[in-house]
Amino acid sequence: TPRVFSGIQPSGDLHLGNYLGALKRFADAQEKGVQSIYCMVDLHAITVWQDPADLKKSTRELCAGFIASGIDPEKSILINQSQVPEHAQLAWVFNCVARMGWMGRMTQWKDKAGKNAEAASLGLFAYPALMAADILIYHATHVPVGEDQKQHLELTRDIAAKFNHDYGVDFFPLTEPVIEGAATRVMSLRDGSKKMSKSDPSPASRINLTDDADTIAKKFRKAKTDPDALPSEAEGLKDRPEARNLVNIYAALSDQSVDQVLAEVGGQQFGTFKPALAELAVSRMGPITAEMQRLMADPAEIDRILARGAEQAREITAPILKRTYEIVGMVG
Ligand code: AQP
Repeated sequence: TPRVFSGIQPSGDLHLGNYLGALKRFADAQEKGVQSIYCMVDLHAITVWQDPADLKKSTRELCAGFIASGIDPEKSILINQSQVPEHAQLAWVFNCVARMGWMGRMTQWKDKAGKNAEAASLGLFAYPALMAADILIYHATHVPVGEDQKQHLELTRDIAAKFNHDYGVDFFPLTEPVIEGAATRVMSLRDGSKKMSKSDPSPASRINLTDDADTIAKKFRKAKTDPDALPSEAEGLKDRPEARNLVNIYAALSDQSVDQVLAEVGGQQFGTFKPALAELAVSRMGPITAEMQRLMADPAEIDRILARGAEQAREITAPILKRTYEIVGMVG
């Protein structure tokens, strides 16, 4: 049976990349009626330093972000990773299945550890094994993510295949990444070759879900572009990464294809297109921001939702962990 899992780190403010690449697509998937588990991955967040008070706040804010984006805790299971201990327990088994060489080839590890890998945490190196456990502890079959997570999902399949092979079982499924739509890779507004990211030092590089209308308009106005008018076909965006990014954002926000958008805005200068884009973004994100703020006013209710989610999740995860331990040969 199909089952969807995906997660987001509570490591800072949600941005438009997280919304279009992940949250909005989660809400669309939920409407298709497939059982879905969505997770705040706090154990992943602490692979780099997080102030404890900020981590708590970001986790609750992220939960509010999920719900405000359309994830309904009555329809989907909404959890915080550390509240479902089987994630970390299975991750240990996977640490013993995955190979150092596999981990060392991960581009996210190389990007984040940089030149000073000696000083990076062991957790940052092992991150993809925990991610594999997050997915496989549910026997999830589909994982909607942004393009940046493709390599980690291939590794998840490698871990599942090696576990099945080593123990001579057909236990963990080979999970499919679901990377589709116009905005699986939203780029920085300051540099069309870098993805929009929480950790970019420039706040002007990203639109946050908590930005007000003026800030959104200002950030789009200042977004880097070229001097040409917009083309009327997708082909014309080929060597124009910044223009392509803004058109992709417009397409994703308005649920249209890039060609449909260009049929409408082709020939426009950025002086006309950018304010229209800002207006569209505000009209789509404004209600989400307002709903997030409303939910954040009652953190106890958020905690109740997460506690109930953890209970529901453990009905799935506890038997899968138990069976894994039996396969591995643990007495218990
Ligand atoms: N720019 C993006 N475009 C499309 N999708 C994106 N995602 C992240 N950035 C983009 C998707 O959002 C989900 C959750 O991301 P995460 O919080 O686990 O990932 P992240 O990579 O830590 O997010 P950031 O903003 O890029 O943080 P830093 O700067 O710390 O690396 C995932 O599905 C991801 O694909």
